[in-house]
Amino acid sequence: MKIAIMGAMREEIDPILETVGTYTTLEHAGNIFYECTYGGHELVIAYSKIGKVFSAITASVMCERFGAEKLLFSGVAGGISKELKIGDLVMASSLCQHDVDITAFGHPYGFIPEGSVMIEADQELRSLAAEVAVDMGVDLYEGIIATGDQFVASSERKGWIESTFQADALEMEGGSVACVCHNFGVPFFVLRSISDTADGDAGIDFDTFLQSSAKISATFILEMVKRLGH
Ligand code: OS5
Repeated sequence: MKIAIMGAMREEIDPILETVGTYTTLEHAGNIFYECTYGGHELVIAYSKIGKVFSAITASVMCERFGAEKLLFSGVAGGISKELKIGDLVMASSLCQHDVDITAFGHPYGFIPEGSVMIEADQELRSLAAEVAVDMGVDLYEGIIATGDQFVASSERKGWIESTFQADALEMEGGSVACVCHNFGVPFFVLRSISDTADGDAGIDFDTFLQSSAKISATFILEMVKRLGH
């Protein structure tokens, strides 16, 4: 099976490339795509660069040009839920775009006509992840992930996102990747490990925990790949 794995930042895919070891590279549309085999699957791996636009480009190329049959996103997030501590893993049940606002026309926050506020991640991949978590002996939290083109470092903004979307974590790419995959009909999964709690200390915590949290997410994603049916 052809499986796409993407992150937003180089740090989010580096642990994956280190583990798979040997790969070929192909440059296209401003990204480097790393191709290899792992766990009996063909993988295409890339980091998109930060934000909704760059991540949508990368996901689209993975679906259209590389023929990805499933897409897995691995990376870090800001925690909203008080249950989520730095290093904890959260998988998206659904994703939304917290920065979409056409409320002037009577629409709810996050809604675009002919779309929906929430896009649900693939149920089979979420079930597989739950099994992997049990077998690895790690806690895996499931919740709503809110995406926007903002690094959130404010308790006020974080609180607004929580109350408006019932979001448990936030980041800058998952909602756009979900939108791309949903429209291409490609099952997708978004996993994030908490790097900060999106408040006043977020910038410092993010710098401190980016690498360690990215590795936690990457390790889990590769365990999922090994368990995916052929
Ligand atoms: O990809 C962005 C979203 N990620 C998840 C995340 C997050 N999102 C929103 N709010 C929060 N509190 C979040 N916590 C975790 C992480 C990432 C955040 S943007 C970080 C930008 C850091 C940076 N800027 N310049 N560099 C790093 C150096 C650099 C230089 C050249 C090339 C690349 C990077």
